[in-house]
Amino acid sequence: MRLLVAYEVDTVFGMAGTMTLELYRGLARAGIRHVQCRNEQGASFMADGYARATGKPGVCTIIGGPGVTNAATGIAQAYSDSQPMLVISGASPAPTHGKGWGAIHELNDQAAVTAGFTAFSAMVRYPDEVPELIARAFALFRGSRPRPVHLSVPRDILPLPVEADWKARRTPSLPMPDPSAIDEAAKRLAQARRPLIFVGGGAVGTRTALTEIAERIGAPVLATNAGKGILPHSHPLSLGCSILQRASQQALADADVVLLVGSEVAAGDHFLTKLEISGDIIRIDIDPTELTSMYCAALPIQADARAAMQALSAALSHYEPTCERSQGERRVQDILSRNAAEMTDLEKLHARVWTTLRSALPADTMVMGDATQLVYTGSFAMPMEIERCWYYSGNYCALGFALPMAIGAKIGAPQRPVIAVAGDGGIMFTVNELATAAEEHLALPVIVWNNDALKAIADGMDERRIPRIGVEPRSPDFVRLAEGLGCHVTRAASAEHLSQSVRQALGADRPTVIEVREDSPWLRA
Ligand SMILES: Cc1ncc(C[n+]2csc(CCOP(=O)(O)OP(=O)(O)O)c2C)c(N)n1
Ligand SMILES: [Mg+2]
Repeated sequence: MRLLVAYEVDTVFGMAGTMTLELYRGLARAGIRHVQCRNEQGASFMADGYARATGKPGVCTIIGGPGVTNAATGIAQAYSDSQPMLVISGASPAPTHGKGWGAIHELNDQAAVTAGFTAFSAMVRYPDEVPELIARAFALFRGSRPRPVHLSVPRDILPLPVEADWKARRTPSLPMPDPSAIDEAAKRLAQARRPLIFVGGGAVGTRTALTEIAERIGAPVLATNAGKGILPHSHPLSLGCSILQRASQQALADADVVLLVGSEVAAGDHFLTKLEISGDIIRIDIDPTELTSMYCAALPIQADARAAMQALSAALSHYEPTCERSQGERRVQDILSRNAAEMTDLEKLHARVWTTLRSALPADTMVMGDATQLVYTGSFAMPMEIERCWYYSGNYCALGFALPMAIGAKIGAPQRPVIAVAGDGGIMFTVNELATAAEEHLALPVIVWNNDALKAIADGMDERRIPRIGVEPRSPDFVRLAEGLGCHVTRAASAEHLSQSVRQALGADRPTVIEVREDSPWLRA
């Protein structure tokens, strides 16, 4: 735990057990804050939210066996969204491994259980392995595509004395771009007649260079959910995160050169098997395996996006662009108006909720969105002027993500406004963590979008004429549920009331559950 402090760890999210008692002695001695979850899935989601709010890895301390299997969903979500997370778990005593003796919390090959959704997963065999494994984890977090790391420490290894003084090791910086590839990219972009820039979460931090490049070559800028706000929504070249909408998909298909920065173009953002892109793709990605994916790069650039975009912006000054800024702006207006014209009635209803929330929330509010129809629409209907403010469970799409993510974010950045938005189905997956949020006195509005259904799935059944089976669970009385867990609670009775409730909740002494019913008459007015 003292070694973790040397890597700037100040908070862990966890659940103790007999296996990990000695870890907790270390926590106390090292002065690390422990946030107690109600289920390890909550801990891993909270650690992820903390990482998104702070940029530092979220850390979990959990028991082995059921602690690990419970946490698995949140770890896999962080893996899918390239978030840094360090999971430290207990494990049954080393001599029992693989024997099937029925050791308490026994889990066969525990390191292998999480191997498929971590950067690496290791079982510590003796204490002096720990400094190298922790250093490897932080080298990955800071010097490559960040992804979770899982270290299991058997309960008989945990109390062993350590002679050496463990110190943090120096970690590498991010890879720089190849100057000749940057020059080639600048040349191709300058020649483009219908360029388009597509940015994902890996492009966070590139705003200045992105703006310069887009304006210079007249390129509309499309964002994924994770890339929302890198270019402010109000910029005349911004298409926002409208990739769910047809005209934006068409614009991507029609572009002759696409600059794709820091994104795997995950299906969770567009709901198609594959987006059509017929132009040449110039890709900037820190992860070399992305560069030859199904969106294969005609020009692959493996680098930190910040360095690459700065270099690209500078290189563009040597070339005369073919397309003018005004042409790009006209394309954006046209695409956005076609998208608006194609909105469904339900999307318009969702958009009313987002318009109300947008005006009630400060610009730097972090919105944690669950897999609910309201949030799918929010991807394009909730404008963001600032990056790292909009998070959606996207590709892994684990229901229950929003509330614990928001808790972790609020703990990591207490000065920032944070809200959670979840459906009546999704909220129930992690509703227990309202108790955590109440105990931590978090001023957290939790919007529950209630349509008394797992509507996205019910709609799918209706479309395919499959009888509705298992998609209309009876909702609890959210008022009594929230009160019982120590929260304020209200049911939005009008747009004004919703707005007022959210503002009040942002300054409250505990979380506030705000139920918004899809059948509210005021939403149809
Ligand atoms: C862990 C998990 N189980 C199942 C699903 C499949 N799923 C996706 S959306 C959805 C419905 C969610 O219902 P709700 O939260 O009420 O949102 P709504 O679609 O009604 O807006 C389900 C069951 C999932 N995404 N995650
Ligand atoms: Mg629902």
